[in-house]
Amino acid sequence: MTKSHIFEAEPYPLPFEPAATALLIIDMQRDFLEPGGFGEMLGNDVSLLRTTIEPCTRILKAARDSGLTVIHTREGHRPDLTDAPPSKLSRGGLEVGIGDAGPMGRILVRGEPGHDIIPELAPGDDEPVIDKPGKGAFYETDLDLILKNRGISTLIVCGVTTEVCVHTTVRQANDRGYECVVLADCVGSYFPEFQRVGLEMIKAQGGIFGWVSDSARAVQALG
Ligand code: TIU
Repeated sequence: MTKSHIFEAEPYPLPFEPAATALLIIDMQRDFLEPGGFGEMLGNDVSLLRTTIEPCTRILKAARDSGLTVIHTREGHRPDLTDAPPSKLSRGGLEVGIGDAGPMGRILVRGEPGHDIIPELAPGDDEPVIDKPGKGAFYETDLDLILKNRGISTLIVCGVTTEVCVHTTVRQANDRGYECVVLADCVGSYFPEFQRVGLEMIKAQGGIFGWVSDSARAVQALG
């Protein structure tokens, strides 16, 4: 089937159909992005993630204006932590970790202020929010069902962090037959080297996991 639109991206242009394309915004949560949150408490420089906010707002607006399906995800757990693997709870031997009282409420617990999406990218009423217990957005969620019901085959991917939840999600999507375009300026890492290599890994070997583009080319593609 011929597709009506072209996404300029690496390693080569990707034809796509807006009606079969979703914007997927991964884990743009206060605890990862805001000063005084869990991410900063772990010693990370959140300014490295905050550069993604402005380009994400631009692509979010363009996606809404074009009538694209928009889906947001959040990493977090039930207040009783029954959906958190013991390995995840103990990993790192942190003094203050998942479920503990943090600077913005209980860390990575659903319903707590730090778990929420930053106000700049607040989900619209008609935009599904996927609460995920793992790094990948397809693991133990209804994301795949929602995408199939909408007839979605292409994902424009934004969010944090590039090498953790974005990469895991893109790999899961790729194995399920989705075509992913990751927007380089809309994904962020606390580690500049991981950001660079994470993006290289997606588009290497002829697009082994998908495509890499940026917000300017995404806005143009949707235009
Ligand atoms: N959303 C996401 O990437 N969760 C993480 O824990 N990321 C880290 O880089 N730690």
